[in-house]
Amino acid sequence: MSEVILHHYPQSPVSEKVRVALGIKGLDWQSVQIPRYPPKPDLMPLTGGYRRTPVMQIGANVYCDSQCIIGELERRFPEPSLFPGGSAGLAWGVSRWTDGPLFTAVVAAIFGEQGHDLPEEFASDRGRLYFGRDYNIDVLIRGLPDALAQVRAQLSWIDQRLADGRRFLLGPQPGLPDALCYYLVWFFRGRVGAAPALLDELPRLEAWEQRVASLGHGRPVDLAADQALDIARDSQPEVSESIDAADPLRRTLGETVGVVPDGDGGDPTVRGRLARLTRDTVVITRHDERVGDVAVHFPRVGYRVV
Ligand SMILES: N[C@@H](CCC(=O)N[C@@H](CS)C(=O)NCC(=O)O)C(=O)O
Repeated sequence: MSEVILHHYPQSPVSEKVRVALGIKGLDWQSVQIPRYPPKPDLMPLTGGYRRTPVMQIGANVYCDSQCIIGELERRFPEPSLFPGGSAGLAWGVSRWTDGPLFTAVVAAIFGEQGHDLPEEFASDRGRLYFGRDYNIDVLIRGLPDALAQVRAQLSWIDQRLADGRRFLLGPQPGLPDALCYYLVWFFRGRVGAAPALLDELPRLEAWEQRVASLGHGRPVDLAADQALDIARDSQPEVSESIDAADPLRRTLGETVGVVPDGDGGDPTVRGRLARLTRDTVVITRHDERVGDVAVHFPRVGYRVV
């Protein structure tokens, strides 16, 4: 049985990014379905408060954020690589575009189109998460044409990239940029009424979209949330403890810290003992009544250590 457990829900776009990465690697994994809104009582013992989706668990190691999840998948399962042709640095840079301006424009189009028809619970939770404390649905409704224009221009970059007949964005082999761009096309097509007509303008993108879809999601098997918690309880966290001596934060191994996503989306701070700090990741260990000792991993980019 694979040790990889993904906590996610089917409609989650960022989870779709990770599911495609699992498909590119052809991995077996266990699938725990989590609620779409807090409280997430079977996730909190693992993450210590991080509420976003997806989260990956391997024993008593918990990986928050798709950036951290994908980095760990690549480390544990290097072949086939998500970075064919040595594209790693650039591909991470691409993720700051897709998960930043492109993601925001797609969410703005969804909010702008569905406006006051969005379920109240969804609108208030995700409105704040993605547009901040002062978000205003009427501004997003008026902004719909602009949001669509923003998405249309950015999606055309994907189409242009495919102009030389390449199968995937890096060449003949699929890689991280395919997962990054695909999940937003999937999200846009599935949620925005105006999307199919805009995507029809981009035939190379549509043919590539089919190719990425046919890569699949690897081989998931369902797992009950309670069983995932038992697995964490019965495992020990594996962390190679160290602090990067050149890290500008000048933190000390073992001190108590909090980790929180950037922005004013109202995300809780996760607190614990600093166990590892590298250029790319921060790991804290914490104790929980239900699962015992766990190590919670976060990326550095997009997160603050406080
Ligand atoms: N930077 C995070 C973003 C994750 C994110 O915002 N996920 C959305 C769902 S796709 C979310 O958490 N929504 C609120 C929720 O699921 O409670 C990542 O890359 O994993």
